[in-house]
Amino acid sequence: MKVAVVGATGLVGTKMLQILEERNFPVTELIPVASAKSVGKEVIYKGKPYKVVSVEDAIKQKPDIALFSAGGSTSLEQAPLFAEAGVTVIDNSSAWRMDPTKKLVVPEVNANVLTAEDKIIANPNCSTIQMVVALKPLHDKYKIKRVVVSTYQSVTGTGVKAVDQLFNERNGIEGPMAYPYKIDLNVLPHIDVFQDNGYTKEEMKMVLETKKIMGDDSIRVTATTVRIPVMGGHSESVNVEFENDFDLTELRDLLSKAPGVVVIDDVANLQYPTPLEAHEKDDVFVGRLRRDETQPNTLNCWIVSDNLRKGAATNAVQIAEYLVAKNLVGEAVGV
Ligand code: 11C
Repeated sequence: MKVAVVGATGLVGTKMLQILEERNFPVTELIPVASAKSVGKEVIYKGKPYKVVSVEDAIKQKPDIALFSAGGSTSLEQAPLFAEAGVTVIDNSSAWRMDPTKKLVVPEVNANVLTAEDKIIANPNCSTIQMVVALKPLHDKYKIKRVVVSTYQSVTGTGVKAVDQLFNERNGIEGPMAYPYKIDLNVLPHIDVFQDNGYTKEEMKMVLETKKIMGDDSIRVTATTVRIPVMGGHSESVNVEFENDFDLTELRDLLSKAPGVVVIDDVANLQYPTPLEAHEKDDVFVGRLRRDETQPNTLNCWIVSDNLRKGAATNAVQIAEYLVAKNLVGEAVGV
């Protein structure tokens, strides 16, 4: 596969290169792409330097797949240029996720919706991905009615500027602010922009994307998304009400066998997931499994994952792996 990585110098783009390498994705040619100010810079892939090229040059090279992590407006403008040239785009921005003509995919949940005709495929928001990976097996077995989620999200979700803000504050250095307030020693109940209904866009992504990925509009989700001064991953406190009752031991067993899920749930030995432990891992970690004793058929749990990996780059590469495995991309489909 000829693979373009658009936004190759950003936090997620860099992680995409690392994960393509780690998973030994069948890259025959790598084309790193970035905005004009980064063209000519070098990125390292499998120990070799590659020059960053412009979008125009990348399209001329006719990649089979383009992994995009370049922001919503860039994606709206440039993903169709690649798609029109026959390239399959896997886009990490929010630009296409709720477009009814585009698939929104978490491979463990709904890879089966993909076809060779899908030329722009949306990668969901990080906080949604980790939640649906854990909820899907539970929905299949007990049928989810309602989810109440509060997130504790890493500054890496915002990008390099936010990581710099955190460490500048920690080191007493003045610098550009990614957030409207200090982030070190603080907690901000504000991720992405506020909407007319008083929720943030991040909160509404969790509501709308969950329904689309799970293929079930009846699942009610309400979210509060919060930024905390952490690096390794996003954490979520999730309250799930089911249609049907569950046995906690059976539910824990079900989750521990689910693809992409690791259960760490042994409070007697103080075992539960944390973002430091999840950092640089591809799994979704689930713990603190317990009944909500205030109402029937309801579970409380704690879900943690590395937002740059399963929440972004790993999920995108897994989509690409699925397309290759099913011959839905490249020469097999006549591109
Ligand atoms: C954050 N979830 O942690 C965001 C980052 O819609 O892809 C990803 C934003 C998106 O700030």
